[in-house]
Parts: sequence; C-alpha cells; structure tokens
Amino acid sequence: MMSEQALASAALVVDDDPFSQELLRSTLINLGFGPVTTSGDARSALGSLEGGDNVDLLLLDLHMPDVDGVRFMRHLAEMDRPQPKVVLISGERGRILNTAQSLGRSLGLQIEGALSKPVSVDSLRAVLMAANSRFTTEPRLQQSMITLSETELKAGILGKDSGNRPLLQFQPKISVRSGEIVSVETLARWQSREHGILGPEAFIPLAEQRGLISELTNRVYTDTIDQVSEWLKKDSDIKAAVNLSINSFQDVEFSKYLIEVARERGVSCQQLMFEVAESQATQITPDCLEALLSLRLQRFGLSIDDFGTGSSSLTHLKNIPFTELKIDREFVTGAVNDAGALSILEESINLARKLNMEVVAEGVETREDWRLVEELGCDYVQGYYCARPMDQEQLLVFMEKWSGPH
Ligand code: G
Ligand code: MN
Repeated sequence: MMSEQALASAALVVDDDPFSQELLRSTLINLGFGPVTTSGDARSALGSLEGGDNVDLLLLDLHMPDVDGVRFMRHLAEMDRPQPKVVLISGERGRILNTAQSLGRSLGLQIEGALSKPVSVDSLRAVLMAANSRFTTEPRLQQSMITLSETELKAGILGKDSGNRPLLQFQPKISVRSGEIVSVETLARWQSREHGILGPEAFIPLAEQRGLISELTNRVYTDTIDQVSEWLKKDSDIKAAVNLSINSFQDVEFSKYLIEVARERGVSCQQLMFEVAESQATQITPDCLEALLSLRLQRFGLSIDDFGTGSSSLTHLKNIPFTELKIDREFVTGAVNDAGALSILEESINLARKLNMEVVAEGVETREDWRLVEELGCDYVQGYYCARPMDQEQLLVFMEKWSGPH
C-alpha cells in the first residue's frame, strides 16, 4: 500500500461501464484511497463536483454516451473550484490517449496520466507514484489563478518595489558528451510579497495585454547579460538563453536594441541565445525573419523551443536560421515507455540533424530519460534529473558541486 498522507485521498471514478467502475474502485481502495465514489452518469458527476464535493483524484473514462470525457474536461476546467488531479482512462491505446492528455493540459487541468483499459493496480500505482513524487519533490510554483494587478506589475517592472518584482531563475543545460554545464536558460518569475514566487502565467499574459511586455523582456534581457558578465569575470564562460516572443520582432528596432545592449555591456553575442516557441514559428513575417537573420549574423544563438507542440512545417524551419532545436518535455519524460513520444523524439532528432541544428532534450527527469536521449544522440540535456531552475546563488553552489550525472 502507498503512504496515504502523501497521496490524494478522496477519489471519484466516472465511467459508464459498471464492471470497469467496480474494478477501478477496488484498485483505488487497494492503493489506500478513501472515500472512493463512482458514477456512471457524467452529468450528475459534474453536478456534484460543481456543488463542491471534495475530490482529490478523478479517474475519467473518455468514452461515455451522454457527455464524453473530452467535454467533461472542458466543463471541469470552467468550474470555479479547486481542481482534482485527473487520470484519463480509455479503451483506446496510444495516440488518442496522448491527444486527450495534451488537450486536458491545455485546458489547464492537472492531468497526471492516461491508462488503457483494463487498468491494473500496478499501472495505476505507477502513474500516481510519478505524480506524487513530482508533487512532493518540486516546490511547485503557484500555478493557481493568482494574477498580479496592473499597478503591481508596473511598479515591479520599473524597479520601484523590491518586495514585488521580476526575478530570474536559471536552469542549467548540460552537455551529454562531456557532462559539463555549457549554458543556462533564464526563466522569468515574479517575486510577490503576498504570494511568494509566481510562475510566468501570473504576469506574462497581463504584461502582453497591457503593452508592458517589451519593458519586461528588456529587463529580463539586461539582467541576464549582467549575470553573464559576472560569470565571465569569474572565468566561467557559461552562455545564457532568453525566451522571446515573436511579437517583439514586430518592432524593427528590437533586434538593434538587443545587439546594442550586449555591446554596451561588453558581452559577446556568442554568449547569448534566444528561444522562440515552435508554436510561433508560423507567425514569422518577413520583418521577423530579417531581424532573426541579423541576430544570427551577429552570432547570437537562435533556438526553437517546445519543439513538437507547435505545428510548424519543414519549410518554416528550413528558412529560419535556427541553430538549436529544443524538444519539448512531453516527448522526453518517460519516453522509454511511450511509443508515441519515442517516435516523435526520434523524428525530431533526425530532423535537427538534417537541418544542421544542435538538439536539446528538455524534461530529462530520470537516469532512464538521460540514457535514452544519450543513445538517440542528443547534444544537451535540461531537466530535473540534473538541475531544477534555481536562483543565482544556488546556481553558483551547483556549479561548484556538479561533477556530471550519476
Ligand atoms: O517552455 P520552456 O521549455 O521554456 O519551459 C521551461 C519550464 O519547464 C520551466 O518552468 C521549468 O520549471 C520546467 N522544467 C524544466 N525541467 C523540467 C523537467 O525535467 N520536468 C518538468 N516537469 N518540468 C521541467
Ligand atoms: Mn525555453
């Protein structure tokens, strides 16, 4: 039996098949859950969730006659209540389950995994254990509904309030061949007096809406360069990558600004890299392309981020001077046991090779993940197995201690 206090305890099974309902219920009880309720009727299950029934874990069948699992997820996401963790269940295998998982996550639900019927105690335990270790070991950012106010955002960006301000975290990128730290990705967070450290969803969309995104980007960029320049003074030539929105390049002056700031601060452009999400690759206009090209000519690195989640075509990729491809963690974490993810991972690596780009695997969480991406020929690894995002002081300690993966 798994330790109860570490796991969610109240569970709800929503499945129209009474036999499967009963099987799932006894499996959950076996795993130490309780109370476990079951429902064969999606509408009434939604009603009781809406009514405030306490549910920590929801097992949801994707195929039900009245409201199918996908519509169920949509209703659930719209509810103004604490969300249960969700495990999807289906008679289907592979792709449908994967697509449903991605869809659920894009709706903002906490989808912990997806299982094919018949669900065994072992498979359910594995999904819940993975979820559990993620939840207990990761000091989760507040992924809640918390959003800053416009006043807080402005004051913070302008540096008027030291307890409420943008904050940089860094996640090391490690060379698979040498095991060395070659660079870091800069991740924007928000230090809030009231709520602690907030993730990007709490302030990036707001900054975009209110026209403050370029101030924020500029702040992140200059802080990153200052950081790189400090490392250089300590004889460590670690590179840094900054995430950019393709929208920033609508302003033709933006790339000039990026070049100028690096020059002013005496940091060589080769030390810096920009990451653009693959989902934005289709929005690259001739103006953006020109900007990217001029950055490339200055020898900044250009990376295509979250690869596999967007819908860029080979033509898009071929025409843009990317130097690096970062495979989204969806296709890396646990890929050994997921045929769909594995084939996307392999294909992405082949594509990067053909286009002469270096490849980074994101979301390497275990030794097994590392071994797989090493075997498949990835150049770099980023992920919890080596290092979580950390602040500048923690990074210095990490750089001292790091002696390769074990
Ligand atoms: O979209 P982008 O790849 O820039 O996202 C980076 C985010 O991924 C960071 O917020 C970071 O916390 C998270 N992250 C980094 N490594 C891992 C990992 O190994 N597993 C998981 N689940 N998340 C990770
Ligand atoms: Mn990134």
